[in-house]
Amino acid sequence: MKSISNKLASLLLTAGAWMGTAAHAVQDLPGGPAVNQLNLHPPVTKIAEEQHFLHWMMLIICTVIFIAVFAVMFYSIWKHRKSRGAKSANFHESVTVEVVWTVIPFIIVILMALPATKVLVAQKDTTNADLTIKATGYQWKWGYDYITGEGEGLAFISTLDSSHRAMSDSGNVSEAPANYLFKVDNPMVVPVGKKIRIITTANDVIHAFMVPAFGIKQDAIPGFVRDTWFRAEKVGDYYGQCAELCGKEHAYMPIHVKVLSTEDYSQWVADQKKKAASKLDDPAKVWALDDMLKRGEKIYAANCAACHQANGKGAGAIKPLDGSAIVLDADHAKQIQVLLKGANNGAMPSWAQLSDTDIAAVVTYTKNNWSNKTGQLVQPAEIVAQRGK
Ligand code: HEC
Ligand SMILES: [Cu+2]
Repeated sequence: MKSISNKLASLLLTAGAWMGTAAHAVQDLPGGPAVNQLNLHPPVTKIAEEQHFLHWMMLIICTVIFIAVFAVMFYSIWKHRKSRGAKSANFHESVTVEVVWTVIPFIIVILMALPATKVLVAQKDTTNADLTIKATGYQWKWGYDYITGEGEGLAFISTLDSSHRAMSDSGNVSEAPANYLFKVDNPMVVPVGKKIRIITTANDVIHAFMVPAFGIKQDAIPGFVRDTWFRAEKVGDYYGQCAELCGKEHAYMPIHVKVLSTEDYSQWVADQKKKAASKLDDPAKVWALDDMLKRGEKIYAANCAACHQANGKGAGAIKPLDGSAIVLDADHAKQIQVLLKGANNGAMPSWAQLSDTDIAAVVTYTKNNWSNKTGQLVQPAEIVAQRGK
């Protein structure tokens, strides 16, 4: 089926080649549109592959029926023309003919509907996703939030490169690169071979999330949540667009999905997390005691008070921090290690995911609150030093 479809497509291409007389040599964009492309995008997911099969199967069935019906019709008109003395036959109310022209089309429709329904149901099955990413349409860009799975918590905005927009506005596209109007600052990044569920919604007007190589297209509607999914089978860059028609600006919010190997993806997540954390606070900053205490009070209330109590006295197995030898110790490392690693098999959880500044702040807070009046100030740099130990 594939080779037939390829041959047919290349035939159509040659026929349409005379149209491709652009002055500038535009190039194919792998994973995106190709020059004089007439066939669907090369599929990168099982679903897209099945959509191809359905598309060509239906087209071939329709073409065969078309040729057969018109051949019989024209042959009959010509063969039984009046000038040759043809007399029309009379088969009104022929049960045989009526049964045949009901049953045969019925069988054909069922043959087409069965595989189509199977693919449609598979397309809608967004359960058991490895990763869930929310794609939010904005005027005129996409926001990506990694909701569950590896990379959970990452969030960023993906905007068209301004030089491409300038090129489009000027109308001078003689220097347009292959990824013209597809270049974004932050592509969506996903691991290969994993089921990615995309939740679509919008912030202002209706948008539509479409990546042809994955065979997905889903409206993004303000106030509503819709979803779709894909499992990319090849590492690479794939491109799509906001497929909403009303308003020309939707053309300037492209979608770039970068599919990475599992290891590269983990590396990317780690890098992003580091970047996000470092953006928040400079761990090299030297803080004053009062500022640290104010910040620590909030961290304590949000993360520690549930167990250790606002009065620092703890309860039962939860050791008191008020008067604790570890908290009072002039060696800051002892308490920092308890926070980074946890204690008693996780009864005291690890707080390594907090930023260096947050940990320094809460440690400083416990060292100077209640009856603990040590006057000790812990700086973020000390947390950095203790992390590797
Ligand atoms: C889920 C409950 C829980 C939360 C939340 C919690 N802790 Fe603990 N913490 C414990 C338990 C239980 C222990 C005792 C562990 C042991 O017995 O070894 C403990 C021990 C400690 C100790 C050691 C005290 C000592 O004298 O041995 C420190 C310091 C401490 N926690 C600080 C914190 C800080 C700061 C936070 C907030 C960032 C926090 N804890 C949040 C349950 C918790
Ligand atoms: Cu849009």
